[in-house]
Amino acid sequence: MLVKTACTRDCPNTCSLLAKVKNGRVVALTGDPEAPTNQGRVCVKCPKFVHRVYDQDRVLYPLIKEKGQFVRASWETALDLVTDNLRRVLAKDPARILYYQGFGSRTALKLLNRRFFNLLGPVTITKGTVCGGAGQGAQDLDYGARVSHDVRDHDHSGLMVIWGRNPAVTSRLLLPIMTSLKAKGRDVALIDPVYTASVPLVTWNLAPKPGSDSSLALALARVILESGQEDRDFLENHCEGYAAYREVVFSRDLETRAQECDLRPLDIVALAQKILDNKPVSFVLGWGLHRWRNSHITIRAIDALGAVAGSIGVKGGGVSQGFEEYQPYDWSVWGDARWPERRRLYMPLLGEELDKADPPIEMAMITAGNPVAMLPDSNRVKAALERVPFKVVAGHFLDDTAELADVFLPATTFLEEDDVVASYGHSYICPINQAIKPLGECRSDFDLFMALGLRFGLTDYVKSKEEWLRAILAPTIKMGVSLETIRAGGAYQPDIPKVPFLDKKFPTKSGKFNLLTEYEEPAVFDSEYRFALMSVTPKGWLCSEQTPTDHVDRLTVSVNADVGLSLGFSQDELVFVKSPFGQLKAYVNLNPKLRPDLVVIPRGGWDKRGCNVNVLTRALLTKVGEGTAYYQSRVNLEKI
Ligand SMILES: Nc1nc2c(c(=O)[nH]1)N[C@H]1C(S)=C(S)[C@@H](COP(=O)(O)OP(=O)(O)OC[C@H]3O[C@@H](n4cnc5c(=O)[nH]c(N)nc54)[C@H](O)[C@@H]3O)O[C@H]1N2
Ligand SMILES: Nc1nc2c(c(=O)[nH]1)N[C@H]1C(S)=C(S)[C@@H](COP(=O)(O)OP(=O)(O)OC[C@H]3O[C@@H](n4cnc5c(=O)[nH]c(N)nc54)[C@H](O)[C@@H]3O)O[C@H]1N2
Ligand SMILES: [Mo]
Repeated sequence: MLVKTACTRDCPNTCSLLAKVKNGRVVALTGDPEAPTNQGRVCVKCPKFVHRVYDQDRVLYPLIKEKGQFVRASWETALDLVTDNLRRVLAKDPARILYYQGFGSRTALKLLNRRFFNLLGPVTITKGTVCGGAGQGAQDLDYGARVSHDVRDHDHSGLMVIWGRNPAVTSRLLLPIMTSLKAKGRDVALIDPVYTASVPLVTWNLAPKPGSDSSLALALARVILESGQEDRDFLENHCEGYAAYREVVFSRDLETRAQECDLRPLDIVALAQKILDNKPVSFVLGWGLHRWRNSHITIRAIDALGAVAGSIGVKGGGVSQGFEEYQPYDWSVWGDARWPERRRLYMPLLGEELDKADPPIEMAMITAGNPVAMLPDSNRVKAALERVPFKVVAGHFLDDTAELADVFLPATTFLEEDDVVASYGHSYICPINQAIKPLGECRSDFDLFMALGLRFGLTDYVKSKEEWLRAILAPTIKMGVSLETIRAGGAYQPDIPKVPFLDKKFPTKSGKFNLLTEYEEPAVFDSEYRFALMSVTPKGWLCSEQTPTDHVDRLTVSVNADVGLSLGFSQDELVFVKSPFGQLKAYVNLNPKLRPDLVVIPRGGWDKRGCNVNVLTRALLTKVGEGTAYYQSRVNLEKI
C-alpha cells in the first residue's frame, strides 16, 4: 500500500512523500512523483526517517519521574498527574503555567495545542522566534507583507543570487532549478562567509565578513546607481524614500564599503555588472541572514538592491525569503484573542525570562521543541528550566529537554497521523494521511490535547479531527480548495501568486515599496574573542533530531588551516572552544578554504553528549522581528 503524506519536519522543503506500507509497517519513504514541488525527489534525511520512527530508543509509553528516575506509567496515571498540576496552578494563577511550543512539527491541528491552554486561562506563552522572525519583520517593512516568488519562478531568472542559505543542505527544492539555470548558461551566485557544501554547486562565490552584508548590498547598489542603469521607473514611481536611500548608498564610497565587508572592490563591481547584464535577477535569501542583531538592515538593504536592479514584481526576479506556514488556516482557532493582556516570555531569551518571571513559572509544558539544545545560552536555559517545579514534555526521544521532565508523553510521528501541513519554503498545502497505527502507546498532540480537554469538560473543544481540520482550513476551503483535494495529494494556496507585486502595488501605508532610509552599523559584541561562531545546519540531521544511537558524538570545530596551525593545532586535535557563556571540547578540522575570522560548529548536538553548541551562544534578540541573533556570538580556541 502506498500512502500520500508529507514531511512535517522543520524544513522549508516540506516534501510530498509516499509511504510504502507492508503488514502495518512503513518499509520505504520516497518522494511523491506527482507533487509539483519536490517531484519525487527527497533529501538524505527522508529514508533515515523510517529508522527514526522504529528506533529502539524511541519512547513508546508515558513516563513519570520517581526519585529522579523515569518509570513507565499508563496514560491514565500520566494525564491525571498533568491535570492535577494544571488545576492546582490554575487555581493560584494561570500566568504561573508556561506553554512552550517548539518548531518540530507545525501542522494544521497543532493550532489546537495553544487553544487548549487559552481555554484554561491566560497562561504564559512565548513570543519571538528562534527561526525566521527577522526576515519576516524586515520584509514586512519594505513590501507591507512578505510574499516570496514561487520556487518554480526562479527558473526564469537570468541570474540567481543565493544569499545566506546553504541549498546543498537545506533547500532540496532549489537544486534542480540551480542545475537548470546552469544548463542554460546562466550564473548562480552564492554569498556566504562560510565555505559550505553549496559552493561547488554555484558558478560564483563571495565570502564576506560575517554579518557585514548590508555593506555589500549598499556597495552593489552604488555601483549600479553610478552606472545609470538602475530601474529608475520603479525607484521614482513605486518607491517611498528614494532620496533618503540614495543618501545612505552614497554616504560611503565603494572602497570603504568593500573594507567593511572585507571583499575586493573589483569583485563587487563584477557582481554588480553581472546583475546588470543578466536581468531578471532572483535574490534568494536564507536564514543565516536572520541571526544577527541588525539583520533587518541587511535584509532591507538587499530588498532595496532588488528594487535598484529591477527585480521587484518581475517574473524571474524578486527578493524571496520564505512563506507563512500558517497562511492557509483560520488563526482565530488559536484563541489568543481571549487574552490580549496575558504574559509572554521571549523564546530567544528564555533563560533570562524564566529567571526574572514574576510571578514565577511553576509548571511548564513543552511540545515539539528541545529548548535545552536549541535555544541560545543553553546553560542558562537548562538551569532555569531545572528550577521550574513541574514539567511536562511531549516528544519522541529522551533528549536534553525531555530528560528534565517530570512527565514525558510519547508523541506520534507524521507517519502515524492524519493532518495537513503547509510550508515556509513554498505555498503548496500537503496532506498528512495516516500510514501506520501509532507505535506502542504514542499519541498525536491532537489526541493528547483532546484527552486533556475532556478532563476539563471543554465540550466545544473536544471534536473530531475532521471537524477541526475543516474549521482550521475554512479560509482555504472558502477559496475553493477542498479538504478532499488536499488529502488526494495537495494544492497550491489559491491566494498566493507565482510572481507577487506584478501590479507594483504594495500593502504598505502609501501603497509603495519602502526603501531603506537609515543605516546602522553591524552590532559588535565580545570583540576580545577572536572568531565569529557560525553554528550552521548540518547535512546529516535536522535541528536536534538525532536519536541516541545515531547521535554524532564527534563534535568538530572547523577553522582556517593557516590560523589553526599558527595557534599550534593539528588536524583532529581536541581543543577548548570558549565564549563568555560557556565552553565545549571539539576536534579541530583545519580547512584551507575558510575565512580566518570565523569557526564553524554544526548546531543540534545534544548537551548530554557534550555536543551542544548553544552553551557558547549569546541570547540576543534581533532588533526587528523578535528573532534570535545566534551568530552574534564569538569564541576563542584554546589548547587543552
Ligand atoms: N539538513 C538539515 N536541513 C535543515 C536544517 C538542519 O538542521 N539540517 N534546519 C532547518 C531549519 S530549522 C532552517 S531554519 C533552515 C535553515 O536553512 P539555511 O538558511 O540554508 O541554513 P543556515 O545554516 O541556518 O544558514 C545558511 C547559511 O547562512 C550563512 N550565513 C550566516 N551568517 C551570514 C551572514 O552574515 N551573511 C551571509 N551572506 N551568510 C551568512 C551560514 O554560513 C550558512 O551557511 O534549514 C532547515 N533544513
Ligand atoms: N546555535 C544555533 N542554534 C539554533 C539555530 C542556529 O542557527 N544556531 N537555529 C534555530 C532554528 S532555525 C530553529 S527552527 C530551532 C529549532 O528548535 P526546536 O524546535 O526546539 O528544535 P528541534 O530539534 O526541531 O526539536 C523538535 C522536537 O520535537 C519533537 N517532535 C517532532 N514532531 C513532534 C510532534 O508532532 N509532537 C511532539 N510533541 N513533538 C514532536 C522532535 O522529536 C524533537 O525532539 O533551533 C534554533 N537553534
Ligand atoms: Mo529554523
